[in-house]
Order: sequence, then structure tokens, then C-alpha cells
Amino acid sequence: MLKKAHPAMFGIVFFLMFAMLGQLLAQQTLEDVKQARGLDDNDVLAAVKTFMPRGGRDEYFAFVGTGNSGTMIVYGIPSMRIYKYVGVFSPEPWQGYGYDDESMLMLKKGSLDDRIYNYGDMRYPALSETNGEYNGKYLFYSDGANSRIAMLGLDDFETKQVLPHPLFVNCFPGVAVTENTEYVIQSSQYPAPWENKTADPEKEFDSKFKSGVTFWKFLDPKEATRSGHHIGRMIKEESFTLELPPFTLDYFDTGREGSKNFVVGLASKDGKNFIYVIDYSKIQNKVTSRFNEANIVSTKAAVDAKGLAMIELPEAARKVKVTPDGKYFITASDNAMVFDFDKVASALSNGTFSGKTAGDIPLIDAASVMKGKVNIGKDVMDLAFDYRDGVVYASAFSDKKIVRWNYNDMKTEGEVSLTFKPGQLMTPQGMSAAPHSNYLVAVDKEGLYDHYPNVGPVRPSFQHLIDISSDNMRDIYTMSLPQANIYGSVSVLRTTIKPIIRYALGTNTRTGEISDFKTVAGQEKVERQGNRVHVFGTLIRSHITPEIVEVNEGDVVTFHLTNLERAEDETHGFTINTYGKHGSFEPGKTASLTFVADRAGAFPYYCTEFCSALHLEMEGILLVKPKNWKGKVEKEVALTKEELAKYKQDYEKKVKVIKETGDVINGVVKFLKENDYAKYPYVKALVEDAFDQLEKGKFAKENYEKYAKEGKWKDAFLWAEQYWQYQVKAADVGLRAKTLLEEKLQGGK
Ligand SMILES: [Cu+2]
Repeated sequence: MLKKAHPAMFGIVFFLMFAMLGQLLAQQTLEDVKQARGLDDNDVLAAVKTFMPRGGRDEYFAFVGTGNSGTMIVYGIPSMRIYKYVGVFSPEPWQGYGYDDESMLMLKKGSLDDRIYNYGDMRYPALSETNGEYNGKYLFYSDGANSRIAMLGLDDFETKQVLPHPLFVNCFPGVAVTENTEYVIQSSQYPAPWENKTADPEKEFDSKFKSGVTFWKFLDPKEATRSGHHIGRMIKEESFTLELPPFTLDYFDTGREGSKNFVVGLASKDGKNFIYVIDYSKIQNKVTSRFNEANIVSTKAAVDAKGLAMIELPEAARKVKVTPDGKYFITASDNAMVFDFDKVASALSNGTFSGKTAGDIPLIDAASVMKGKVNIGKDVMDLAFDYRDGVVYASAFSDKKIVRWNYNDMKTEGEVSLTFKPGQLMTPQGMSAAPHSNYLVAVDKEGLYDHYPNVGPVRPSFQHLIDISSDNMRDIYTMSLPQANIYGSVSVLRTTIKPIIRYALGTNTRTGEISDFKTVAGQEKVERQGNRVHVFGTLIRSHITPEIVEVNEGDVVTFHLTNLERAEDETHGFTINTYGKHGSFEPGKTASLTFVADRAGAFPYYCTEFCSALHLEMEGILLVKPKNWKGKVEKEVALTKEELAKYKQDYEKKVKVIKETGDVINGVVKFLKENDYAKYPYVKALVEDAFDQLEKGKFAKENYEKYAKEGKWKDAFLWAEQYWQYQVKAADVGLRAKTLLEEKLQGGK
């Protein structure tokens, strides 16, 4: 079997034998491990650079689309730990995304004809910006496959808006934003007809097929909504699309500072390669027609307004990116070409053109606006910027290397050889005015397969973390991403993003508004109008209320559920067996699940998220009564004297326990108050959670006291039990607050 055992294998075997003969339980030293695993100092250094100690936080959040899976992955740099998959263009069952009514409505409205697509094509995201720098509030994605655009809120890392493109049936799977996120820009990729969807591709290509660049107007409300956070919106009515002749469009970028009104992008037609240059400030008020509620600016109107020109490139490029200072744009091509924005802008405004291309779009002579070019290597794929003036990285795919060069002096500064063909590149903060410079992330293609275990013909996608903090650039970590076809990514300083930990009670998380179906404890109910049944329920450890719901076969049923939790990380899931419905309810969230009860029977519903030790108790039954079902007629059965006495006894016992639990809580409260708990924000939040639980239990206390007075011992006992549940939760959170406070006091921090 072990014909060609790796030398390290012998090392491990010898080490184990030695360990077994000697001190069996002695801890290995660093040197032991290095020797046993065949590691050198560089390996150890790489491991230390990416290791995240307990309590440590990554410096950056990175966002990468999964391509056709239609979801987004959030990971940390430098640990490269994956934190989350977020549903964007495809349903995502864990979050109930595309399963609850709210997200289904959003996804349906976001498609051409109310259908829910189960995939997407998402490659190059853009983060929202203020003055050209990331503000950590929103993230945008384009769906190349199904012509959609999406906005995610970074306060909760959820998709908030999906819109269908009113004109394109095909989009370039990338977006860019203007300097203050006034516009989110999306373009077509392959030309297609707009108004009349059908046209002959051979006879009518030049007359009926079109391409275009869309400026989606984005509004970020300055005032908080009732839910306490901001939700921006792309507004179709205030957006416009520049119509272009049938060019195939590719990657584009936006200017900043002096070039802030510009968009530059790649275009090709009839074997020729161009960069289109748009000055949107010149064309935004030049709408010439409307179709499908979309504002259209014709090519001619844009040319007349001096807002559109093209530059013919001497060789094809795979990217065009604007430098962090906004002075240049550079092509990712074997000879990287650096173009001067000032020169391009004056050629456009002075009408200094060298000819025309399709659609009478004026051509700017490339040589007259080019600062220069630098030979990088073979099949250059992408560029990324550093914080240092003029520093740029370029990936040479077929040469398996990344080159560091400087666009100020047009000289190369160094390179790193790789074991794979590098594709897309990313530096943290890299697509903003303020890139950082310790790390470079590169997409792996055709990495040597013996570097990774074989998992069949379809491989995971790999991204490499390259340490660029010194002249000695090194590939220090390989991250594998399953369910992902990786292209571009973006990354922002983690502290720029301010995530929430709970929603205002009753929040519709897609709109940020308080849901009409918000339900608070004690107000759970079932309402029926004909065959339409609305269940208003609540979720809280460790109950789903109501616990039994009876409907008739054929009823249209909606479960409107609210998670009453205020504690951190207390999400509850909800599913009804075999009905294909699933929801995720983060603390405070309200969402609805609608279905036709078309299958008779008794169907358990339960919490699908491991929420506490009593998680399994979160269950109930949906009884779907078949047509003509008689069932058992419930009669109020009077309790016997003995039963009543037993309930009274149980009740008194429970009240005693309540008193004891109350004493524990009071002791904790006393300790917390004596030690100024409010000075410690995290402790304070926990204490507020605890009081919140007690407050919610008040109605249960009122009920048990009332029933006890009336001598209704069964009801009194059941309500006392309910109150105690709230008390236990409050005590649990309170004790966690106490422990934390003790730690703070001892640690002196
Ligand atoms: Cu639960």
C-alpha cells in the first residue's frame, strides 16, 4: 500500500512510536510538530499569520459571490474562515430565503414574470461608498443569467431588494457604484432586442439588437425607520439607461475625485476592442424615450451632449480599473495600458476625435490619451491596487505569476511565482479610494491537483491569500469554497460595518418596517374567514404558541410568526412536516408562511434551529381535517375533587419555586446594581434582555393570580408554569450577565 510514503509519514510513525515508548502524554513541542509534519519556518510563519486566537477578530470582512449558486459568502481576512452564506438570487433554505412570504414576494417581484429562479450568475460585487470610501452599509450584485440587480443591507447581512432589469434580458454579472452611491451601475453583456423581444439575429442584428449601460438611482434614507435601521432603495423611476449599438460589454469601473462623473468599460464588436467612456453628468437629464417604465437616453443624445466616446484598444483587455486617486484607468492586458483621465475628459469636451465607430460614437485616439504601457506577461487577467502611491498588482494567468508594478514610473517592482493560474485579484478596500496593503487574494485556476485531495471531477473553488506586506510576497493560505464558482470579491475593514444583533420586535426584515402581523406574547390567535386561516403565533424558548392548530382540508393557511427573543443568537427555525415550508426567525423578526392545506392528516411543526437545551420542546401539531371529518366532539369535562386538589397542590409547589427563583434573580440584580453593571455595555445589554423576559411574563403572573383567586387550580397551575418559564429565561440571562461582570471586575477591563 505505502509504496511511496511521504518522508513526513515516517516522521509521524517514528514520532508516535517514540511517544508510546516514552512519556505517553507529554505535549509535543513546536519543533516536534514541525519535524513530524515536515514543516519549515516559512510554513510555520504562514500558519501564525493566518491563525486566529480565541477572541481574536479578523481585520477584514470579504464578500464573494458563488456564481451560479446565486448566494454570497462572507469570510474573514486573514483567517479565511467562512462566516455565512447569504441567499441573494437563489432561495436559501437555512435562512428561509425564498420560503417565507416576505422573501418570496421580493424574489417574485424581482423577476420578469413572477417566477422564482433557483440560480443566478453573480461575479463582481460593489460596496456602497461615501466620498469614494466604503461606508459599510450596502452591497450590490448583478445577476448575469436572469437579468436582475440586488441590494444587501450590511446591518444584518440580508438581501433587501431584488429588481428585474426593465430592458435587458442579459446582464454583465458585475456592478459598480459612483463616488457617493448616487448610482449603482449595471450593463448588458451580450446584445439582445429590447422593445420587441424577437428579432432575427442574422438580418436584424445591427438594427434591432442593442446593448446598454444602466444607472440605477440609489436613495439612502437619512432618517432611521421605525425598526431602528436604515434601508436604502434603488428607484426605477429615477434611473436611466444609455442605449448603445450591439457591442458585447464586459467589465467596467467608475471614476472618483476628478473623474467622479465617469464610467469606463470594455466593449467589443466585429473583432475590435474598445473602452467606452461615459460622463453621466452630461447625459442624466437627456432622456429621449421610455419603455417598460424605463428611461432611455439614445446614443445620439449622449454623443450630442458630449457624454459618450470610445477608445479603440490595440489589444484585448480583460478588465479596466480606475486608480484609487481617480487620475488614471488601467487595462488588464498583456501590455497593461495606463490612460490619463484628464486627457480623456478634455478630448471628450473639446471634440478631439480621430473617427467614429458603430452608432456614430466618436473615437478618441488611444495613443493621445495614454500615459504608457508596461509588459506584464501572458494572459493578464486582473489588477488590484495597494495603498502606496502608484502600486498595482497584475495576474498573468498563463505565466502563473502575479507582478507588482508602479503606474507612476511604469516599472515592475517584483513578482511572485504560483502553483496555479491566477485569475481575479482583490486587495482589502481595493476598489475604494483607500486600499490597504497587507494581503492580496487571488482566484486559483488549474492549480496542481496533487496539492489538494481529489473530490471528483467538480472541484471546489480555491482562493489564495498572498502576503504582500514585504518585498518577499508569499502565498500563505489556500481557502476552498464549496458550492461556488468564484470570480471577483470585495473586502472592507471589519470595523466599518456595524451589524445589529436583534431586530425591533415584529420587523419584516426585507422592508425594515414593523410587520402588520407582529404578534406579542399572550395575543396569539387563529382567525378564520371562510377557508382563509391566519395563525398569529410566537416563538420563544421553549414554546411555539399556539401548540395545536386545526384547519380543514383545502383551507389556505398562513402562519404569521414572531420570534419574541431579545437574547443574542436566539434564532428559531420553523417547519411543518411534509408541507415544504420553512422559516428562519432571528430575534424580533416576523415572517409569514402561506400554503394550501391540501393534504389531510396530523403534521408536527417544530423549531429547526438548535436554540437551547430545551429546543426539542418547541413543537406543535397542525391538524388538517379531511372533508366530512367528524372527529371527537370536545366536551368541557369537570375536574373531580381529587384532581382539583392535586392541581392546587401543584400550583402551590410551583408558586414556591417561583418565589425561590425570584430570590435568585433579586440576588443577581442586587450584585449587578452594586457593581455598576450599566458601565459595561455588553453586560448592560444582557441585563436588559433579562428584564425584557420578566416584563413579558407579567401577563402570565396576572393570569395565575386571577385563576387562583377564582379557585380554578388547573388554569392557575398552567399559567404559573408559564410564568416560571419566563423567570428561568430571565435568570439564565441574568446569571450570564453576573458571570461576565465578575470577569470584567477581576480582569479590570
Ligand atoms: Cu427554537
